[in-house]
Amino acid sequence: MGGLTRREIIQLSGGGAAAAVVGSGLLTNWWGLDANQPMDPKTDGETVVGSICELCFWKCGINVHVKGGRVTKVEGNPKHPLSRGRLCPRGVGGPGLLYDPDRLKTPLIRVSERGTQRFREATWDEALDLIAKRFKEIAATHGPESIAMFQHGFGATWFVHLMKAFGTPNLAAPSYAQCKGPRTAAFNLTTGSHLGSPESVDIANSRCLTFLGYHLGENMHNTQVQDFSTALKNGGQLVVVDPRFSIAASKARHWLPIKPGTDIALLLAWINVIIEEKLYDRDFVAKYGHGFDELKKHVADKTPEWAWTQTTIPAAKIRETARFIAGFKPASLVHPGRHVTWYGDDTQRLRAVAILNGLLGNWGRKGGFILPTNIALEKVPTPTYPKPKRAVADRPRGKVIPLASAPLAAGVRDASIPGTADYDIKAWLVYGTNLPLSLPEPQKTREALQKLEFVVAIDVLPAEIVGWADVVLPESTYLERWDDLYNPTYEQPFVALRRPAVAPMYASKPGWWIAAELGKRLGLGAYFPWKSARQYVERRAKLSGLDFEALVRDGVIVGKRQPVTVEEGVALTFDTPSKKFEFYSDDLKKAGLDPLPVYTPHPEPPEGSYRLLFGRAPQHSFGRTANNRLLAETYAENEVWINADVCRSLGIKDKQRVVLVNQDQVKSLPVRVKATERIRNDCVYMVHGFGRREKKLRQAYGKGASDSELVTRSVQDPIMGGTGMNVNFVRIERA
Ligand SMILES: Nc1nc2c(c(=O)[nH]1)N[C@H]1C(S)=C(S)[C@@H](COP(=O)(O)OP(=O)(O)OC[C@H]3O[C@@H](n4cnc5c(=O)[nH]c(N)nc54)[C@H](O)[C@@H]3O)O[C@H]1N2
Ligand SMILES: Nc1nc2c(c(=O)[nH]1)N[C@H]1C(S)=C(S)[C@@H](COP(=O)(O)OP(=O)(O)OC[C@H]3O[C@@H](n4cnc5c(=O)[nH]c(N)nc54)[C@H](O)[C@@H]3O)O[C@H]1N2
Ligand code: SF4
Ligand SMILES: [Mo]
Repeated sequence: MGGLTRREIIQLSGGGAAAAVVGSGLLTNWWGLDANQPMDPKTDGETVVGSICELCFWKCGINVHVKGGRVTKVEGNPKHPLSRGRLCPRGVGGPGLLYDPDRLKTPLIRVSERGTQRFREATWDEALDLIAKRFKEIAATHGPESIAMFQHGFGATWFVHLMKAFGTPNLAAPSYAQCKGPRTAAFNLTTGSHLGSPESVDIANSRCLTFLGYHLGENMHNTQVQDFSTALKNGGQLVVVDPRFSIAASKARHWLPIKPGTDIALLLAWINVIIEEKLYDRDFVAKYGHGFDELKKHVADKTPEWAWTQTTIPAAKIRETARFIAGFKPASLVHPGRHVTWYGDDTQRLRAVAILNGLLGNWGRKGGFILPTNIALEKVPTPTYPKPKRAVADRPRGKVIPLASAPLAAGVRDASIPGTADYDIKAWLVYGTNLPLSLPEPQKTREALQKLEFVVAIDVLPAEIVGWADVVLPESTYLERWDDLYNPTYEQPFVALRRPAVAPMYASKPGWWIAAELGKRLGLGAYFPWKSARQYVERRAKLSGLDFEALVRDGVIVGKRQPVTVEEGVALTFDTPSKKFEFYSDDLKKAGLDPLPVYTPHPEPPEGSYRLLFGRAPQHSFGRTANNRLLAETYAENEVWINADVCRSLGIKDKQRVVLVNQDQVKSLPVRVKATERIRNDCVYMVHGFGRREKKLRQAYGKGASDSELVTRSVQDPIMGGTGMNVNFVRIERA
């Protein structure tokens, strides 16, 4: 397993250097950059700034090395529980974003029709005044609710605050209904816990890990990859269910190349075997289980022989793996995955995953799910938010989606096409999310963008969404700004700080400043009672009883590790209606939905078509890094994985370029073929985030193909509104 560590994580020496020498007085200039950075004694006059990575949303602790005002390298902060001195390749490549020559450099104001790309450079005053004027006009006519915000990333906190103060409930993020939303709903229903991020799983101590789709090792959540490596090194076993032989599959004892879309059948059959053969944790079920008898009845005919007809996995293999997984309980973790919006019945699939875990009795157990805490933080007092006069506009008029726990981004997008929802959305503020790539049905995103009255984009790069904006605001990157304090629930509770390593380049400004300036212009100045983010975080830290100097010095304050498992003395409680672990959900029954997970076959690709699947590359984060020249050195464009037999039958060769054409005749850019035995013959696979058509992204432009363009259809989850996107089929044509 050492191989995965060496190859997939760039291990850095790091050392405790940053902590050794600390600048005395922390002098600050206007943007809050410390004039006295601590020096790294091991290097030639470099300063080292502890901060938080933003190349993805895991938020590892980083030590940023700076010399002569330039960032020389980024390393993992050894004191930070999420990085432990190491970063993933993307984190190391952070300077590639800071020094990206294509960065947005000044505010821009559109001078042509939306959708065409003519802008003029503007001053910050002009740009901010225009936004405030338009927001006030639109709110006066249509109400503040008609202005929606879309967001992703830690820096969004300032804008969420602003828009809540402004009075809109329409604050949406594709990282919910296009990502982990179904998992949130399923685990809330079953256990009363939403799992959080980082997920409360004890991968390192697991004796058997089961991944359904979850492609850790390509999905590079740093801490989990380290824990995964530890588990395997310690003899932990691995079962991978994936139509594709992923990196994880290559480490697995059992690889189950399942027919895409049939995971619920496999899960029900595993549950069947575990119940029939009494392999489940009988104490856990007796003490905490709700509805076990109904579950038992429900799966009685879901035999491995039945599941074989759906999944194509031989019945003997299903039986063998059920016994194998159960053999390691309770330190047997069926990982809940993260990007789980696949087929529209995703909450039910994740319910089946939760139920299986319950049978293994691994809730609150070492090597299973743990029950972590966080270090609570006080708020810096600001006025209370106004109560929005109207509910979120994220579903068609009259449509009930009972368990959405956050606004649905695709739904808010649809409400921007006039006449579809209870009221129309008229303007967007888009922060750090590239909606043309991240929402399904990009044709609807285009239509909404054409019909809106006003669009603002706050970004660091000329991403596709930026081309649609009326006003573009260039934000400083994470290496140039302060942000809020970060205190997730985690096995080892901690509070971390993001602060700038270098001054903002060009005319870019940090988000905290942009939000406060907009606040002032919108008459919401009282919500921003601080002169700088530095002053804000210092105040917040002090109110919370934290040593701010230590936080600045180390980038992180690590709290006392609390008990997180039954073994360590934690008592199990379940915040569900029955106060038990709900195998059977009365809430779903009441809502007219299946109280136990039901398997439904999904439409299969027609003859000559293949299901389009997608995922991650270790070197990239979605589309946000495709233009990063440091990361492009090892991965500049994606390829399409096609089964080698399929290639032979189509007369297509490895590395040849093809065009994918989907069921709605949408064509991809030409993309290189990876002809491989490592994928089934009924699907193709590519890494998300490539095939970019924005010319201003000079590195990424035209390289590879875009899965997003081909996802012109999605299926909505009736429970929480997630958009299943693995439902598109493509033909393969020679380029
Ligand atoms: N087709 C398809 N769709 C998907 C997925 C998929 O695999 N395929 N994945 C889904 C998943 S799991 C998720 S979580 C979502 C994620 O989708 P998004 O929320 O859109 O996330 P990103 O692609 O990371 O968004 C990146 C945008 O943020 C900008 N950005 C980067 N850093 C900063 C910064 O510091 N400040 C500001 N203001 N902007 C910044 C980038 O330039 C880019 O425009 O997409 C979902 N949609
Ligand atoms: N390097 C890197 N790491 C990342 C990210 C990134 O952009 N880059 N993004 C982060 C984010 S926001 C998220 S949400 C996660 C996403 O990462 P995951 O949660 O791991 O995403 P999945 O969609 O589960 O993973 C895709 C895998 O599912 C398989 N698959 C597709 N269809 C099926 C099916 O029907 N059944 C089964 N069993 N498998 C199937 C695909 O072959 C592929 O191997 O990654 C995170 N980590
Ligand atoms: S997982 Fe990688 S990209 Fe994400 S925060 Fe950590 S180092 Fe940065
Ligand atoms: Mo995600």
